[in-house]
Amino acid sequence: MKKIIMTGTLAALLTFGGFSVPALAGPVDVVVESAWSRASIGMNRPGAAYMTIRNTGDEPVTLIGLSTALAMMPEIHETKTNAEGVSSMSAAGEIAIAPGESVALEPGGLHAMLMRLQQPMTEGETFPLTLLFVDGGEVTVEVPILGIGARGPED
Ligand SMILES: [Cu+2]
Repeated sequence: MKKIIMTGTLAALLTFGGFSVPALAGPVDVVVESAWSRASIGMNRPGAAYMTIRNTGDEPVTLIGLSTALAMMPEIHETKTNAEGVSSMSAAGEIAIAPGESVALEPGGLHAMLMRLQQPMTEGETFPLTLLFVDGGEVTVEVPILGIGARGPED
């Protein structure tokens, strides 16, 4: 297989041109689209956030965790439904995204679980959610809070 090796200058220019969301640390060529979440009833139950995470770079990226002031224990979860139709969810671990590929966090699948909420999630507000990548890179996205019954960002 032929390997393309970029010079430092060219790689830096491409990386710079790839940013379309604020990246605070590390060169992560990731774009987050259609982020949304649902309002919570109080703080006793966890919240969840959904989005599409797109790798716009030339290298694989690996999502390893989440950080937000809204929740003490934010974690990437995956909901699975077995043959009997029973759903359960568990920590999804690391999520690798190949160059040009995207991963959808959506109801019934992968999601950002926001455990131990520090304040209620109120419809009409937003909160910052930081995605943590394996190389120390971070991407922070402002997540809109939709109504309790919302099924997606276009509702
Ligand atoms: Cu969950």
